[in-house]
Amino acid sequence: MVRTGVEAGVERRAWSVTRRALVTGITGQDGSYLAELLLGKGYEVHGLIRRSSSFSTGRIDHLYQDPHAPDVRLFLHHSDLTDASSLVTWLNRIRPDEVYNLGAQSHVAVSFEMPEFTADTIAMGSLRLLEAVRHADWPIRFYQAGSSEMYGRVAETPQNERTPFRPRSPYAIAKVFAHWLTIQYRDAYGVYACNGILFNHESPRRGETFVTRKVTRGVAEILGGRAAKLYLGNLDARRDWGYAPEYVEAMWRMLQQPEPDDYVIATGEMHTVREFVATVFAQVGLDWERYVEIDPRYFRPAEVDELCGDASKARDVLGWQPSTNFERLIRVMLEADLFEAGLDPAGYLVPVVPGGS
Ligand code: NDP
Ligand code: GDR
Repeated sequence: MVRTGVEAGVERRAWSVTRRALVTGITGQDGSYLAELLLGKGYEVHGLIRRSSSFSTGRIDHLYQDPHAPDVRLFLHHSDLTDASSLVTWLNRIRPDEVYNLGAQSHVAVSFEMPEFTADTIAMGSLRLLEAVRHADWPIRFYQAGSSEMYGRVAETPQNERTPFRPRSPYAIAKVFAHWLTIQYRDAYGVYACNGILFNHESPRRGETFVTRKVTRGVAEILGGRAAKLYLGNLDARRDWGYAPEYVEAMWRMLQQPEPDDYVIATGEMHTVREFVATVFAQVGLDWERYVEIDPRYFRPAEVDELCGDASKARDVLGWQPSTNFERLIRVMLEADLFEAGLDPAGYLVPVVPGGS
């Protein structure tokens, strides 16, 4: 468990540290990889975490440092994107050079059930944080975690920074608000603020109810004899899936440019959910059709049928390119879930054919 609080880091700040970052959503998939990246670059990292009745720091526990150690550089503080006063207080106490706003109710399906909370965290949360940033009396670079979901019923394929938004969920509509707000603060107030428009990115740390992790974890459960079937929704949806650690690198690169701007981050490769499922099962030598059942409860009131990103601007300006392909991403996730289920991956994964896809 990671210690939190004022005593851990604000008063006893290591002034020799070159840069200081504030991260909302640090307990999430991206927050944990970003914290690793920033610590590796010598940053002092401050994460805002929500109070919870049980520990929510599982993804960052390995980054824990005893707060009494002289070189401690990771600090956690209680806050919430729905609580403006705590955001203002922590921003002013920490005085970060960079702010990464990753916190969100990030599940699209859940946003139909909890539209108000989703909008509060994503849309109003960004507003609260940007207001705090605007009034700061020192320069801050701000990153907003935008989403390909904003493209919704896509106007063109692939999608780039100029493609219009046609959002299809409360989640996506809230992200569009945050996107334009970030541009507004850049244009109207001169805040150094960037939007990353990130397409789906996955990893062994992906939340268990997103479809990729649900499938890799589901296969491990089936192989371990703890489940007989895997229940899914729309298998026809098509997504552009990348590898999360590479995507947080792009966030950081955005904030290192001379001028703030907005960037699409994607692989440019699109697959159906069905292809994802079939590939996962094939990697352990199983026929997916024997195990997967369709449950209508996983269909959404409105679906985004296809997303495919054009990240050429990020390649040209940021020098960013993805390197983990679809099959490799699946392998990495499967290996981790087999291991977590107490199974030896070597005993289950079908060997990769050299030179094969
Ligand atoms: P996760 O769902 O894994 O993490 C979300 C984080 O937000 C968690 O740390 C969560 O805290 C925190 N959070 C939720 N509600 C609040 C709140 N009210 N106040 C403060 N923090 C809150 O998301 P990802 O890491 O996958 O995504 C990071 C960001 O990037 C999100 O904004 C997401 O919408 C966006 N995004 C993600 C993409 C992806 O494919 N992963 C693609 C495009 C955009 P807790 O642990 O307590 O729940
Ligand atoms: P998404 O991710 O909605 O794209 O949002 P998710 O993995 O939830 O869904 C992807 C596609 O799979 C279909 N699907 C299912 N989805 C889930 N969760 N569970 C199922 O059982 C299932 N069966 C089929 C969905 O209908 C959808 O078409 C993610 C989140 O990380 C957002 O925060 C982020 O902004 C976008 O990616 C880019």
